[in-house]
Amino acid sequence: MQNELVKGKMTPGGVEDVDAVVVGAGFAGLYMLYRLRDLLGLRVVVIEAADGVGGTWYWNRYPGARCDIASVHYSYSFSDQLEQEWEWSEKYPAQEEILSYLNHVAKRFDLLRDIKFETRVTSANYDEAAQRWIIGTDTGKSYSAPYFVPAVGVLSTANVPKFKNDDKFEGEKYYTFAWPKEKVDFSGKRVAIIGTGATAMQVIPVVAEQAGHLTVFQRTANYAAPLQNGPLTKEEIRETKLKYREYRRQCWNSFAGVPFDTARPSALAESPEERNKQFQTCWDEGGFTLWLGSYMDILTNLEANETAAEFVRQKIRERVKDPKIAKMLCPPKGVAYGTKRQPCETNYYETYNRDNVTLVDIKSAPIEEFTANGLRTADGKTYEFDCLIYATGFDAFTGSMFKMNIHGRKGKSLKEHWSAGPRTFLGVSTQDFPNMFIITGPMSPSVLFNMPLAIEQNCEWISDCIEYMRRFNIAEIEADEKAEYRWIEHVKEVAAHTLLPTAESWYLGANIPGKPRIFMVYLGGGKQYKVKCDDVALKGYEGFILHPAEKKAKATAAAS
Ligand code: NA7
Repeated sequence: MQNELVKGKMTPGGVEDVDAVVVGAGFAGLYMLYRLRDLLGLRVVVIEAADGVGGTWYWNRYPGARCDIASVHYSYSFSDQLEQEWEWSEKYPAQEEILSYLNHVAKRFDLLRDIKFETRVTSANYDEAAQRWIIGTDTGKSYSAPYFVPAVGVLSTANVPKFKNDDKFEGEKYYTFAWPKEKVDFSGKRVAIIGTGATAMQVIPVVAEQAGHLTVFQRTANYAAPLQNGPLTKEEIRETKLKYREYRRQCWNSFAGVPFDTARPSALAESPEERNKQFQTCWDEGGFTLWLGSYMDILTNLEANETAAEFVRQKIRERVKDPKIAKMLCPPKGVAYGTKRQPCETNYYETYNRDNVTLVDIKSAPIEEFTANGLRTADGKTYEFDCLIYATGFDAFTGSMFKMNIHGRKGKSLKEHWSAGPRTFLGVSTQDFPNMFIITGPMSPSVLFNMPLAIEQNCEWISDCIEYMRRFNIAEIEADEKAEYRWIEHVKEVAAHTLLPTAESWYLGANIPGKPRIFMVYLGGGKQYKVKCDDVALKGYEGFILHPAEKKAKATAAAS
């Protein structure tokens, strides 16, 4: 059966031969298509489940959805013309604006004609004899190509927890990751939301303004800092356009792909007064400034970290009128600040001063079961509502990869290969899955770098690699087992110098019951990662196994 599928014989919709199959039409898939098609001249097909481009920015259209990286940095850098013609309206772009931008990019570079929308990948099998990937889809049609590029994003498979009798709830259900295109009107309704992560913190203040009543079910309190968003002035837009090259250079010279000129070496080296002044400056600056631009030791030293943590707790206590609610919203001492991605908020804490908002602690009294009208918690209390919102996060990094049902050499499944956690070399490649290039895969800097720039770097490296393969007649490339092992150890070692692996975060799969815990982000910084990738390429793809096309052809001929 597997072989028949691999050969495409059982594909009712037929098999189309192309040079590369890219999965996903978000930031990554669009740029990959452009590189491979327009610069390398390959025949490329992009497969996309949605009916439009945008990836994460297509699906996450919930009220309040907004990027936490400034628009000046959160965009493609590969085209001067694109930079000059596009105008961002706000410091931090809203979901609609990013989606418009990606639609503009798709039209401007004539990308739409090579994207198969409303199509889902159902299988990806490597045919070793033909040295081609056979990508099956839910339309019945398959694609055969030597190169397979998952551009599926890090946060694209939702985590929807199962609760007892949740199917008995008769009200409306909404999921932040798949929000309806039509505006949802919560006016006068009783709304409940599960989750208080970055997504929920964006939804809650907006829905609270509309709803008759909003009940927030919180399991874990989070540290958040204000986004400090606002419109961009004509002068700021003009200056950005003049300085784009300089800004991009600064991004690449920074740890996270976003420059902060505020960062100082040590929180512990300064007096409490000086430190609070610095924290306040970063707080006022907004976004990730407190997290990544205050002191370099807050993410490496617990004592230094506690100074920032207490600063945030104090802010929460100042902003939330009811001390009991403030206490519920403050992560307790001992829970480090910023070891989970720091959510950025706008009026989140003030929302709990509203009469129509209730905060429920479901750590001490978990959700026991759903009823037709709401739910009951373990302490016997019942909560009634008309609408329920899930803002419960994602099965990060591996969720969407596994959904594609990928099999490499000798039918080896990716799920098996990654059963103890994902294994990659540079985040791009994994042993026994030749010519499969993952964009911003596990163990690359990805979500701890500025995503569009991380994506561009990966796409450029991949297209250069494919160009090299074609020039030197290389049929297959894949991570060498030893290099893969060394890279995993290196990623672990770098992460261990920080406090980040100590948190129960999605960075290490802790949010999904049963998921192996392994830190999935390279914390050496984007610049260091780029140097490593370039070095590998310069040394003829050191750490990869390259199979020349001729050698393989001769071996096949000899065997027959
Ligand atoms: P997160 O940060 O994973 O937050 C998910 C929230 O959902 C969080 O508060 C969870 O509580 C809560 N959750 C998850 N499962 C459950 C169950 N079973 N019961 C109760 N509560 C639950 O996802 P987000 O979408 O907010 O943010 C992800 C990233 O997207 C963000 O960092 C940005 O980069 C964009 P918990 O903390 O697990 O107790």
